[in-house]
Amino acid sequence: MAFVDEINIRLKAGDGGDGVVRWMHERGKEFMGPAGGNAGHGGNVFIEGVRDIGALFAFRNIKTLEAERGRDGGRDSMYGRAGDDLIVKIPIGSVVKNLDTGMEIEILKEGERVQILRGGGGGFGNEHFKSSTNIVPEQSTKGKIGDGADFHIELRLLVDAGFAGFPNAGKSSLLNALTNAKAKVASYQFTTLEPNLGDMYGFILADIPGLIEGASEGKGLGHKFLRHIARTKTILHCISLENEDIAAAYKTIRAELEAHSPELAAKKEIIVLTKTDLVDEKILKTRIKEAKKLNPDVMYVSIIDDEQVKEFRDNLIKTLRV
Ligand SMILES: Nc1nc2c(ncn2[C@@H]2O[C@H](COP(=O)(O)OP(=O)(O)OP(=O)(O)O)[C@@H](O)[C@H]2O)c(=O)[nH]1
Ligand SMILES: [Mg+2]
Repeated sequence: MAFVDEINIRLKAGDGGDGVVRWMHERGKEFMGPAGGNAGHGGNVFIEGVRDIGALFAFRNIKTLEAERGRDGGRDSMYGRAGDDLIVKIPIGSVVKNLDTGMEIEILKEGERVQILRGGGGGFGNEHFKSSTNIVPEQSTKGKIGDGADFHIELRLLVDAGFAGFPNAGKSSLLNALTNAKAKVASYQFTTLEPNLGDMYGFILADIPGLIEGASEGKGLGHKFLRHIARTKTILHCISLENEDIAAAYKTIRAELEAHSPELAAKKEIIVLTKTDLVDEKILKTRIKEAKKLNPDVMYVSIIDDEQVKEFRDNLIKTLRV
């Protein structure tokens, strides 16, 4: 299933129903007064935040959606009922832009609902026009047209910590070890093609595809997916201890982050040395020292060492709390 993180869609509120001209039908009465009811207004359009990063997938082939039209007025002074609202469910962290007006709305909370288009008002039935000077009103009015506009909806994930690093660094494995996520893990490069999210005691971690040198010029899977961690608070820069030159690996990824966005590169970063089980204690100590020269915030872990995973998680939670 492809990950859909942006859509273009035309949304339209419902048109108002029409008012009608009707007359009372009472047996034995000479005069029949007006009894055409007013119509219902058209349904409004709302957007609502849901906790499902895949929610935009449902709209991938949809060009336009419309709220229900209001019902026409009825006889015997019956009101037409209002059209049902259209509620467009989008993942929290989405930015909704009205391309006609330029207005932008960001949905950050689950269940948050914002009206973006108004339905058209319903028309009046002839009873509405009854007055002492107009006792047999023949007029009624049509419903108003509901608002419509083109929208661009883009998901920008809200995450506490985002993984960055070379393919095969062990990012997805670590996400799985720390959270409830079930990201695909494999011993080849570019296993992760779409972001994976996991919840670590309320902190959202995002695993994204691997970066390589030249990613900012489109190499590998490119770098566009880095926007998914544009709003992360912390970058977990993963470097596998399979690398003998930590500094070189570090600098390559840093250069790609810089090229993508200096703003992203300026975020708090923790170097995470992964796969500690592949090196002996002495090498680990040396690598930690080397890493600390690049950034004093260094952590290390092996996903096959439960003790280390637990300690790593506790430390990470402490860091993310501040
Ligand atoms: N020995 C050892 N192997 C690990 C560890 N963590 C991950 N691996 C292995 O490293 C390989 C790559 O792991 P992934 O988690 O898929 O790496 P990734 O960084 O998500 O890779 P991409 O999605 O391609 O960017 C897999 O074969 C994992 O089993 C670890 O702590 N120790
Ligand atoms: Mg991966």
